[in-house]
Amino acid sequence: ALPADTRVAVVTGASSGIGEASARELAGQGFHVIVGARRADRLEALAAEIGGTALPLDVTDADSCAAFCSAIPRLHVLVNNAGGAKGTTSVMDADEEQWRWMWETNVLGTLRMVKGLMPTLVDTGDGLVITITSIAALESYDNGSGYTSAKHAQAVLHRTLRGEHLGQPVRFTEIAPGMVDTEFSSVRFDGDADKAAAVYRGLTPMMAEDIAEIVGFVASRPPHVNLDQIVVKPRAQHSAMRAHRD
Ligand code: 8X3
Repeated sequence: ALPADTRVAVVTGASSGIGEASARELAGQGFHVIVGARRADRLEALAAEIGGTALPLDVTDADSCAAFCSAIPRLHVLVNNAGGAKGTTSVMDADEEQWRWMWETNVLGTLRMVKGLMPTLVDTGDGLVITITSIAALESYDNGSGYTSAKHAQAVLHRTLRGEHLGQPVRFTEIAPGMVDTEFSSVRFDGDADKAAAVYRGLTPMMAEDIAEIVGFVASRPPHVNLDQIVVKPRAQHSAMRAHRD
């Protein structure tokens, strides 16, 4: 059993990228981190390394979310990190399966975790919800509407919580990154390594750790300080579709 004064964090999508790095960062700050993702082998290795707990989680599956949430005894920080993009097509060529996956992971996944864990966050007396959105939650661009619409929806869901829980002991932070070199682009391009590498060619993208350090900063502010929204990009990136490449 956990000592009663140990602070607890949940990170979704923790088997790689920003989720994995955030789990490490929060563990380094003394949190007991409960990591959720589908890839159990990677999750268990991470949990063992950081002294946390691995729990299987598929945010696209309501039963999986319910089982995960029912196992969380108390909770200070929820990092809604699970999400991603699939494909780049115009609206007219939109693929419903890709849209469904993007809306399930980014939007409904966040909704399920928030609904499942908010009572625990509030009961704990000092809760924090960090949602990793994207600059795609702030911009639209050609051939990106499945992803930009899902990220806009996820962000609006998250921002709405701030008002709906005003007066309760819970804080809400949206972190909206630009280019971060993770599995994001290889997932988007269905494993096509050349296309994925081209996204970051000629510039220095952010690393997962760059975002994790921000997660750590947010989580270490005192309870009266609510960082509402943080937008972060590589120096060479101006916006989703405009970057300087050497
Ligand atoms: C992805 C942001 O800038 O790589 O969420 O399109 S960017």
